[in-house]
Amino acid sequence: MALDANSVKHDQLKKWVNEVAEMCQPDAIYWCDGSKEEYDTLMKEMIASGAATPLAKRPNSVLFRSHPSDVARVENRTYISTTKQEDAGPTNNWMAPDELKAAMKKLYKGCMKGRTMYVIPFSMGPVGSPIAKIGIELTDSAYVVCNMHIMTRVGTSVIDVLGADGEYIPCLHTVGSPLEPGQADSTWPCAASIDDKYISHFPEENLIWSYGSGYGGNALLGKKCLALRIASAMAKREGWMAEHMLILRLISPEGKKYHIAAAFPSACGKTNLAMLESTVEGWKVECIGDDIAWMKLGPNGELRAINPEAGFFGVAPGTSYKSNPMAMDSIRENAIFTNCALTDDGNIWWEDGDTKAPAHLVDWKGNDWSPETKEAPAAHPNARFTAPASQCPVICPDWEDPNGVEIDILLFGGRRTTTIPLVTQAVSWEHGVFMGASAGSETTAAAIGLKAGVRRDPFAMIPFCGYNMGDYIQHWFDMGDKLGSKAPKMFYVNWFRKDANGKFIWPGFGDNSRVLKWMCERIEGKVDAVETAIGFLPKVEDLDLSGLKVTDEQMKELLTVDAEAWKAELPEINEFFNKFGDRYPAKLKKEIERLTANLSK
Ligand code: O2Y
Ligand code: MN
Repeated sequence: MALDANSVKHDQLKKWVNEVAEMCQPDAIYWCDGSKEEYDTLMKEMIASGAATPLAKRPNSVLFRSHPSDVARVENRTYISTTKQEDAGPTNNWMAPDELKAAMKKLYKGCMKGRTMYVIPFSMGPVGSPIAKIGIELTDSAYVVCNMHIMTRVGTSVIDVLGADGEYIPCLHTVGSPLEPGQADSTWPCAASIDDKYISHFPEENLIWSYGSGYGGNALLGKKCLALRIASAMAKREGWMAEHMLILRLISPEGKKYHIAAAFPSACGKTNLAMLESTVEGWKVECIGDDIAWMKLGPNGELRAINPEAGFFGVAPGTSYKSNPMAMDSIRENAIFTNCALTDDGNIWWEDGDTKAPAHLVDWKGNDWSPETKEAPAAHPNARFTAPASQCPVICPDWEDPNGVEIDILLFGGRRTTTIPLVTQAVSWEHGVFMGASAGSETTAAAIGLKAGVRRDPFAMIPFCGYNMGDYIQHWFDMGDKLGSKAPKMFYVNWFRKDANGKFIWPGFGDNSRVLKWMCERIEGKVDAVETAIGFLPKVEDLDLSGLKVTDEQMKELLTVDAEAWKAELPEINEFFNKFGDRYPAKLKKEIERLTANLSK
């Protein structure tokens, strides 16, 4: 076990590891080899220390409980640090690199005392693939090492690919909780104050520094930090795309394969759509990825996508055999659960799952909980499961193809109870970019501490774009120019329309396959559409509604353009785009002017 540091030929990497060790002063340095033995040993240690609880009902699976202050990504402590503030843009937190590094270096000094520093060599994308990128994460968290084993490809083979001078993205992480000699560790160490947490990105030098949190996107640095924020900036420079998108393959009864990449903001059911069980006879979905797509031009000018991840880090509450049977089957074994509730017989439980709460649970904070006396949910609303993608029963046989799959359809959406129809097709690439750029989702003030209303979230990338959002939207226009006639067709969906009684009109879940089928028939030219002020809408008779209990009235509501509601929204979209100042793409302005004129006809 452990990779022999002497076998590493990359002198610059060894120098960086030593420099970080000098600054952070860990008790030991451990080079990860990515083996099962390594995972099992670290997990055993965490079980012995009380940090992890084994689950009798799920083979090789454990439950972690985080510190109550460390439960989610911290957007207000996430920085894009560029020399010029305008290069980070109006939607990112910014600090000058010198200032940010100076503040963080003070915190990093001695921060790993009493701990082991793990060196994790990982690949985003299949090891050795021309599209993959290598990262090296230094962390003092064994929880992070085990999660990285599942979410990325970790190990000796990555060091082999790196050779003596290969390129890698340095990712430095610490929980920010050094131990004095003899001091007992807590089960979830992290920085005591939110003001001491930093998730920092230096896109000009492809560098990530994270301090103070052990949770999810703050700590598993291959995911949001590397595969989206740093990769989006690299993609802009190099002419490709790093997107917050699921990738799925839809297979028709005739065996024709369609590939869809879809961007939805967090909490809009991306994981559910990625593994959807089709209710349309003969149509089948296979999952390629549930969160991130890297897309490049292929040899024939087509757009090809890979999922750079190797696992799912899904939201547990709300996941059930009704909402996502394939996810449920993916987490039967070999899974890590974080902040779920624990049953007396050694299983996990969460709200809006398959079973009613039993009479007794231990909640995510480690306290006794019962449905009678409950004051708060038993599982944290952002409780997570980590599971290998290979365990998904509908994982696509080509999900690890280093050349990716050819994308036919790009899909955008959000959670909107009014205004936005069930599905709209863009009339052009430029119109599709406008759709993606103006995408928004309704939030409740209580849920995430934001102003209630529509939160604009271009391409679902607001929290994940590593550079100026205006430049990012321009990059979408530029990619359209490169793709020309090979460009995928673009659509916008809204599964979340509600009626006057506040009930969802569209059944959602597996029935969303009916809408995907219509999209495929559109790109095949098999069905006509109605051209409206906002794009092409389906003729109701072209949607496969067989066996579905939706009335004509309801379908009319789902497929009607409410011009007055759209007009009322335009000033707010304009105001949002105006924030881009001199980075406001001219083509985007033209699209909003075109829509404004269309709605006034
Ligand atoms: O709260 C976290 O740290 C996880 S956030 C996350 C995890 C998996 C997939 N997507 C997201 C997201 O916020 O988009
Ligand atoms: Mn996500």
